[in-house]
This record gives sequence, C-alpha cells and structure tokens, in this order.
Amino acid sequence: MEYAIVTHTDIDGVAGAALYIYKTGLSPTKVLFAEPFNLVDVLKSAELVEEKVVIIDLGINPPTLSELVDELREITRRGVAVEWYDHHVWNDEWETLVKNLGVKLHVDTSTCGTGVVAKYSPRLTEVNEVFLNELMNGVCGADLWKFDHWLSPWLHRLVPRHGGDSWRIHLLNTLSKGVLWNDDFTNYVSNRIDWELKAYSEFISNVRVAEACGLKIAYIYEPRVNSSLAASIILGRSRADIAVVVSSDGKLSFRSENFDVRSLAVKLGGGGHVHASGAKIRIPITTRLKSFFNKEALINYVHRVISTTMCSEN
Ligand SMILES: [Mn+2]
Repeated sequence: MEYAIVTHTDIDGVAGAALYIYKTGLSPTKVLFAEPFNLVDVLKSAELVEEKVVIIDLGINPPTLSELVDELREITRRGVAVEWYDHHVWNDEWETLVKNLGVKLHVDTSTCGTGVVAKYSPRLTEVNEVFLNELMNGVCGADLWKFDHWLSPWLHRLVPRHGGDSWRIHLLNTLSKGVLWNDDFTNYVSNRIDWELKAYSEFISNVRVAEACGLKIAYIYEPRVNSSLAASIILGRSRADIAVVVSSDGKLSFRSENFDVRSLAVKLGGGGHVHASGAKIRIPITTRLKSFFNKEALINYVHRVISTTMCSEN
C-alpha cells in the first residue's frame, strides 16, 4: 500500500502523522507539511501517484475552499483515495462538500489532531496503549494550550514555528517507531529553553508600565518569544492588570487575569476572549517613522489610544 501524508507543521501535525504510521505499521512514500492556507498548493505540488493521501490536523481555509474542492475532485478522479483527520471547527456545508467527493473525513473537536488520529485511524498492528495515550495527552495539552500533562511544555518547544522540515522528519521517524522521548529531544529542548530565557531577560528590561483610569498596563514591543508566554511573564513580573504586546504594524495582543480585555479589543475593532484578545490599530506615518529608531514613540502612541478608549464613558 503506497500512500502519502500531508500534515500540519506544528507538533500536533508531526505527532499525528507519526501516530498514523505507528498504528498502521506502514511507511508513507512521502510526508509533506502544510498550513491551512497553502494546503491546495501543497496538494498540487505533491503530484500524487499513490493509492491514498492522508491529511492530518488541517482545517478549512474559507478563501481557498472552492479551489481545494476542485483539487480534491481531481485527485480522487485519478484514483487516489483521501482520508482526512482534523479537530478544527467545520461547518455542515464544508463537511458535505468534502464527503461528497468520497473523502473519508473524521472531524472531532473534543481533542487535538493527534487525538483524532488516535481515535479514528486504522489500527493494523500491535499498539502500545501507554505510548499512544501519553503521546496523545502530551500533544493535546500543548496544542489546546492546557498544559495539563507533564510532556506538554516539552512537546510545545520541540517543534518551533520557524524550525525546518528536516527536524520535523527526524521527529516523525523517531515517534513513529513508538519512542516517546529520547536524548536528542532533550538536547533540542534544553537549547531552546536557553534561547527562551535569554529572550525573556532581554524583553523584561524593556517592559514599559503606564496607567490608565487607575489600571496598570504593561507594554512590550515584539518579543522574540510567543506572545502568550511573553504576556504571562510580564503580567506576573510587573503586577500589571493588562499586558499589551505591540507590533510595529499596529497589531496589539491583550492579556489579563482579572480585567475584561475583550471589550477593549472590541472598542478598537478587534475581538477575542475575556482574558486574551487582540486588535489592529492604524499607526500614523510620523509615529511609524519615529518608532523606526525609537520604540518609545510607538508605545506612547499606543498608550494614548488605549487610555482614551478605556477611559471614555461608553
Ligand atoms: Mn492542532
């Protein structure tokens, strides 16, 4: 049985593909990595001649849906079977469109992509339940941002956003043999943590704290680490009510523990959740130019916009 895998670039995608190989005992002829927005292009460039393609941890990107449906029709017409395992939210119309092409679609939003593979993919060989469950729970804890399993913070750092495909393939080869963790992984993550700690100490000295309507707001400009991690550190360090991660293009991410940052984001034309939200504001050209040399100018401007918005009556 010759088959190809197209999976997401993150740990959920890598582990999901590895688990598929582990459970079936079948090695794929190729593994390709994709994001929802470029899935169509990856499928086209794959020039599939295999009997089957397995798509993992990739949801529908509405702007490319019709192009995707055309490509799937073309693939199935050539006699390539399609299996698809995903945990993102699908609406009924998308499901019907894709299933009508003969795609075997498994969508389950109660778990992560690796969990969907664990639950629904064929089990053709001897499977170690402990390995399967530890991998699934560790990956889900990282992917769903719960961190409720001891492996999650490690797995989260094992596949950084801008890491290369050769590292992903190395991980995939190891995990698909039923190895949950090894010294290579430890070395990789410990280097990664050293890098992270340097990045933290760098931005901690650059946090700017200001007040608006009696609330303490901590600002940080484009940290090299993940915005959520950066924000949780500055909230704790500066005992601020709100953390704002500022980008030079006007993109703002808000995080808080007790304050409703969703309503702030909505007033600025954005949205999100009560404790994690975001918006994009327009930065005047003069501020942009000034902030090229001095980030203070940008932070000052953003603070003026936020305090005006928060302190106004409605
Ligand atoms: Mn996922």
